[in-house]
Amino acid sequence: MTQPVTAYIGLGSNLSDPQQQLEQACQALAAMPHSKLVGRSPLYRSKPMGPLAQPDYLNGVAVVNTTLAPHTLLDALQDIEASQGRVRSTERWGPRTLDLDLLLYGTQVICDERLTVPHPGLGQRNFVLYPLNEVTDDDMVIPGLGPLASLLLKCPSNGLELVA
Ligand code: A4P
Ligand code: MG
Repeated sequence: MTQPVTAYIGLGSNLSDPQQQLEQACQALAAMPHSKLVGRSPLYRSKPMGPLAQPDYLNGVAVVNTTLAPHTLLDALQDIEASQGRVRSTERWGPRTLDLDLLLYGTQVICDERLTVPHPGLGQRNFVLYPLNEVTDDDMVIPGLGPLASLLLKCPSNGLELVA
C-alpha cells in the first residue's frame, strides 16, 4: 500500500460567486478517490495579479492526504475546474470561475512539460503564502525555496483582506 502524501492545493476564483465556487471545489476535493481533505484555510480577498480589468479574487489553500500520483492528481484538479465551468482563454492570467493549483506534493520537486512543483510563483504571492501559513506547521520548509516564515517576511500582505 502506497503511503499517503500531503498535497497543498491553491484555490482561486473571481467569477460567478467565488465563495460558492470555492465551497463547491472543496466538496469536490473531499470526494476525490484515494484522497482525504484534511484542512482548508480561511479565504482571502486579493487584488488581481495580471490584467487589472477583472474582479478581485478569493483565494485559499486546501490540504489533501492522497495516494494519487502527482499527474493523476493534476488530472483530477483539472476535471474539477472543468466541471465548474472553467474556460481557458488566450489571455494570460485572465478571470476564471475556478483555479486549482498543485502548490506542493509532499517534499517532491517536479519539473516536466505538464507539472512544476512547488508551483511557480508560490514564493512571491501573498494570496498563496498567507493562507498556506494557516494550514501548515510553523517550521514548514518549501523545497527549493526555504522556510515559509522567511518567505512571508519578504512578502507584504498589501491588498490582501481576510474574509470573515
Ligand atoms: N501546470 C504546471 N505546474 C502546475 C501546477 N503545479 N499546478 C500547468 C497546476 N497546473 C500546473 O495552467 C496552465 C498549465 O499549467 C496547466 O495546463 C498545467 O499543465 P492553467 O490552470 O490552464 O492556466 P493558468 O492558471 O492561467 O496559468 P498559470 O500561468 O499557472 O497561472 P497561475 O499561476 O495559476 O495564476 N490573481 C489573484 N489575486 N489570485 C489568483 O489566484 N491567479 C492567477 C493565475 C492570476 N492572477 C491571480 C490569481
Ligand atoms: Mg493555475
